[in-house]
Amino acid sequence: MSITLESTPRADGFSMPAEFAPHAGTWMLWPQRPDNWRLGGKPAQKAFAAVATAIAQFEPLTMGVNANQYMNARQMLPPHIRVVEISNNDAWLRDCGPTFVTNDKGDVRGVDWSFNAWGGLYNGLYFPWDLDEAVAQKVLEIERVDRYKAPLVLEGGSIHVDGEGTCITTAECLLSPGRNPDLSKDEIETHLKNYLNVEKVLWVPRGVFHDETTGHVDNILCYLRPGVVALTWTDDKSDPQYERSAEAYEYLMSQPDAKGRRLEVHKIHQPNPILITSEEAGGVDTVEGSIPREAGDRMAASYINFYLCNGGAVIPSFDDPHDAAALETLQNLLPDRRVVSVPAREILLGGGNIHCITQQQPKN
Ligand code: KQY
Repeated sequence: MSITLESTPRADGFSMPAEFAPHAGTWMLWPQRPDNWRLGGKPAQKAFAAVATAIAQFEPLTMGVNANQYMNARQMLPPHIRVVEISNNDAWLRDCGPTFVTNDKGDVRGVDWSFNAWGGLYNGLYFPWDLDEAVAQKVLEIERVDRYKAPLVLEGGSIHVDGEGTCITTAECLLSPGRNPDLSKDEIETHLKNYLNVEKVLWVPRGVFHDETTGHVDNILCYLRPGVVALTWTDDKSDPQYERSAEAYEYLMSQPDAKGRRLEVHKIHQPNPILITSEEAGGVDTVEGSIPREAGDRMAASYINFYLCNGGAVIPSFDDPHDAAALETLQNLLPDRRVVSVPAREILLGGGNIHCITQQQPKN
């Protein structure tokens, strides 16, 4: 049974563990919508299968899939990956799935945020999003995990926590008019404190240039461990990403975390600009109300959009000269994990990357 609780995680002594804490497993959704994924999602399905297979070396993985793709996903994924029917509008489990919270007895519950496709009718990426909105509750029902319904539009990719009282988000995203236009910054921060059970929220100004999520934090920076952050970077001052990363760096260096620590920030150089080719754009259906894919558009590519799993890290590669340095630097920064890379251009073409398509369920 999964019941919906009227209280908050903070009131009940539950908090969101960091991604680097032990997991019971990982959740993903299967891509198929032809107005976001080229060629009916076929190249993206191969990329998602590679990510799922990489993660499943480290921990159990469940793939949610629409009914009409069940047989295809089942045969494309290895048998040790669990495939379950979960209706969805698109495949971003990080964003429409639950945020799991735990207490010090090892009990697990889930926060179900409101989801409006990254901006609703203001600047959302598609309509409708009703199936996505129900994904978190379905995951919690399947796992028999009790649920908090949070009164906040929020996607999981817009928050990172260190598990020690600090949350990092971006003002560009959480204060964007498409999400919670009736809430002040203080009110949003109070909800974050109550539903994640953190003491301090760090508001990095902006995310990655041209990120269609309005600047999710998970594309620009992430925690490697408490007090230690990786930040996407470019040395090219003429690149529009430069001032975004530089202002994030300045901000992070100026703000102590909840424990009073000064953050250690490691720069990971971004890939060279990645533009959509005309062949790629031509493979995407045009649908009114869905964000168009135009040849020449720059994608929001970043190595930071990776996933930490038990004993491992799965990072994107782009067939770019910076791939090797990103892999080596992250492996050095994560000495207790095996860092593996997966070709991720096809995921990037859908508007996000490996972190955006995964969600951790903590170990209880
Ligand atoms: O980056 C993400 N967290 C999701 C991106 C969604 C893009 C939809 N086209």
